[in-house]
Amino acid sequence: MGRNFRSPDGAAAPVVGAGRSIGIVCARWNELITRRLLRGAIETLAERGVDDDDVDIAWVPGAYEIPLAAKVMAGTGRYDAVIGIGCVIRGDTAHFEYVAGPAAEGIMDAQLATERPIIFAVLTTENRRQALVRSVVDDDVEGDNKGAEAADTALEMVAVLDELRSAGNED
Ligand code: INI
Repeated sequence: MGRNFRSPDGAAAPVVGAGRSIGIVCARWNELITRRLLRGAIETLAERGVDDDDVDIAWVPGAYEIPLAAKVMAGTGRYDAVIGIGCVIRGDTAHFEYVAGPAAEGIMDAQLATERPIIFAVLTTENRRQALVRSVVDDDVEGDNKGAEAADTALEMVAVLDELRSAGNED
């Protein structure tokens, strides 16, 4: 058998934050929710050991603007990973699909083009209640925080890509 880049039981790569640099693009649309996601991401990055000075935040108007800003951020080479935070609520917009779909596709295109992880932390929900329970802060409602999850996903992808790239550099 060849290499197994994860542990034999298939567990996730270790999440280590020390020495990592993370960019965050945060949309202002539905700001009450995106600020909750942002807080989840920042708190989790700190818990994992990322230095506060190594987390930069770029604000954009809405989720539709995330891919371009994230691509530019990732393209600077300054960040190990970028997290795109936004919230699109179906009930709020007749053109839900025109905002949420391009945001997802644009983020995928940007991460493939830059070869840096760009994490999709854009909530796409039917209503505000669903958005609240996916952006829990201080246990204020029952649910989870997708910004916090995105922080762990970012650090895991950095570790996986590091491993793959160093294997490629071996003789
Ligand atoms: N942007 C969002 O991030 N969430 C939304 O729910 C939303 N709605 O409802 O329309 C939204 N629209 C703005 C969009 O992201 C762009 O900022 C705008 O179209 C200008 O390009």
